[in-house]
Amino acid sequence: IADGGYAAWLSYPSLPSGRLQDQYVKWCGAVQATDEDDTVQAALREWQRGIESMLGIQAVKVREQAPTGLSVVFGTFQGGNPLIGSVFGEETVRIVGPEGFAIRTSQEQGCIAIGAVSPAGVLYGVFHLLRLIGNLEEIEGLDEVIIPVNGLRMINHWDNFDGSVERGYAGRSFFYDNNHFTNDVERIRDYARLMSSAGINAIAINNVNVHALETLFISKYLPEVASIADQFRVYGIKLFLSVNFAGPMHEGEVCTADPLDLGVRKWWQDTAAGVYAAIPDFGGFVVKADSENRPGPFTYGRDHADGANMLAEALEPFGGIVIWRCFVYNCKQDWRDRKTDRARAAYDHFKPLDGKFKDNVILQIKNGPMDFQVREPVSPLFGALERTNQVIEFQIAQEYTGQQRHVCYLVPQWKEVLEFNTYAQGAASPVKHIVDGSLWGNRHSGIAAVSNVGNDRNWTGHLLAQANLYGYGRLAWNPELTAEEIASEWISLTFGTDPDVSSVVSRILLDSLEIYESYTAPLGVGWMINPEHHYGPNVDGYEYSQWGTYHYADHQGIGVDRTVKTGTGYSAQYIGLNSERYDSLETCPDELLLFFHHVPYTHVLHSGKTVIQHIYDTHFEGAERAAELLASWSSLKGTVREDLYMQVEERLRGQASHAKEWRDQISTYFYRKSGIEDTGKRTIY
Ligand code: GCW
Repeated sequence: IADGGYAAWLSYPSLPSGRLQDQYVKWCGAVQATDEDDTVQAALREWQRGIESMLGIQAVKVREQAPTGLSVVFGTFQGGNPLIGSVFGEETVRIVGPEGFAIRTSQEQGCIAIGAVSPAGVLYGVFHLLRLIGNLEEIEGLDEVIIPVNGLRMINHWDNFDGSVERGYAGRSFFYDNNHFTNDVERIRDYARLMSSAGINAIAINNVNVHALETLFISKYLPEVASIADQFRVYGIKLFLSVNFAGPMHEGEVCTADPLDLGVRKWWQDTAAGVYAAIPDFGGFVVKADSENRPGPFTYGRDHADGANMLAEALEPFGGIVIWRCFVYNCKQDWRDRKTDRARAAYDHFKPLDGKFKDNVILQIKNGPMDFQVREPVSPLFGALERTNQVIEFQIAQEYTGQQRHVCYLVPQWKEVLEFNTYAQGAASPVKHIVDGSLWGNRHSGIAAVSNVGNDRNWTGHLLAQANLYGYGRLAWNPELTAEEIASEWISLTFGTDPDVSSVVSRILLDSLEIYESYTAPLGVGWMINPEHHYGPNVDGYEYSQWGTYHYADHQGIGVDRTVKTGTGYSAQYIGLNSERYDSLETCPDELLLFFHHVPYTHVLHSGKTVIQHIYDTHFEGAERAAELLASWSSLKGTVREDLYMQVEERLRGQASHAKEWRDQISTYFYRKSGIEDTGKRTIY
């Protein structure tokens, strides 16, 4: 159906006939789902919808074993279905955990059974089986227990009550419009289905920059918030709210927001009680404090532990958590000041507080020390906090990676970050083991990311940006999945299983990050963008600003000296080998060279090229490869559904021409600065 991409990866394209289709038809004609629970019933509807759409048959609901002798059976272990009881042994039940599921094909009992402790686990299991079928996997020998690796798998919306979305590139909010709740039940339900199918279990529905009216989401607007929570709950998703640290002062109730003030503490305790009265399974608060002009504890001479613990104390009786962001830095820097280094800020602020946070506080740390640039090192805070719950924050929204007009599949970037070895506890201490809680044994841990959706028909503006949303969820569920596997799943679920489509789309996705980086951000330099909206090339856009985001290019060289001896000393925030590797010009990897070092344009990289020649080459190659993306997509005309084909073609065309603009502005700028000719003798202006 030509729905413009609305059904996304739950469009359940019909499957080709053949051996596997016969296998599916044989098993999937009958279904048993005994639990009355809303979530299990939602799983049943999803199953029936998927089976009908993929296989063209009805999955008939039966009470006992079907006359054919084969059925799919799902439910909770305690839900009373005897088949589930007999298919799974005690050991399985014991290890499944609160959100996992077990799935097993039992030839003797004639069923494929999915069992879980929680209804959400059942739902995840059903989505799993639908995904296997949608990817033409065998289902006759299933026998697995699947458990999400990360506890918190969260999406942060930057939606404002007026309907705008901060850094939103896919239309406006579908939660709010013009300071009202849209109450668009259908859209919100479909959103919850999509999120749950990707494994998401927590969503914060409002921007971390909490403005005046949104401050009242935890009071006046609770009934509307609660009705969104009702929809999320069915899909195993907890609702979170971003709160204003100065909330108590907002309506003049209390004349301070000092976290140690008793009146303030009481205000938050009462407010939390009110929130839980309306939403008994409310997740908790997300807080951006003392960051980019937001209020926070610094005003009162308190630290971030004081602030976070005060909120944590209020939520504790109800089992709620505080997610406190570490995006704290001086945004009023003087560009003349070469000592202050924004990259240092999160570590400098939070490392000294390690161990001071209550058990229901989680620090949310951006993946890099700056701000979601296409290339940054991993934040050195990972590895530095041994006694603090923490989650990593990614940005699915493509603020700095093409704003959903350029294709940029981010899963490889996230993988690289998660695999980064911090050396925090011996030789193998990757970020993924910090954020899954296993390295330090944290009570809470996981992954959060800024959403890329809006009310555009296809959710993400660029259809291929759906792969980032899907991929984020899958990776948060299981960081061991590869970027290739995730891409291939998404492609089959979205476009069907045609191998030609799969190979073309997969190549486009997997090459896209490297291509985007090559024409926008050489050797770890970021921020060569237009101020405010952050789109398009502008080499000096942030060079003389207050934001701490400089490249220091002059006629001789470029880069930020963050070394210990001559620079800001940022490299010393890393542990052991990492610190040494980045600090030394000899061992610093090329892709981060200019993040850590200021070098002449004639400096020779490990690749053998000079810095200036690298800049020219990557920009020319990048623009060329961007044009090739369009060419390869065009090969799918007539194969991919027309409505989807057209959308992507239009975006890729725009990208190809915008990439040339990047190429020419960046090459020209550095040619004029350096006066050094391109050895390739290409046209530079
Ligand atoms: O990436 C920057 C954005 C801001 C954003 C901020 C943050 C929500 O440019 O728009 O504010 O980060 O993460 O708080």
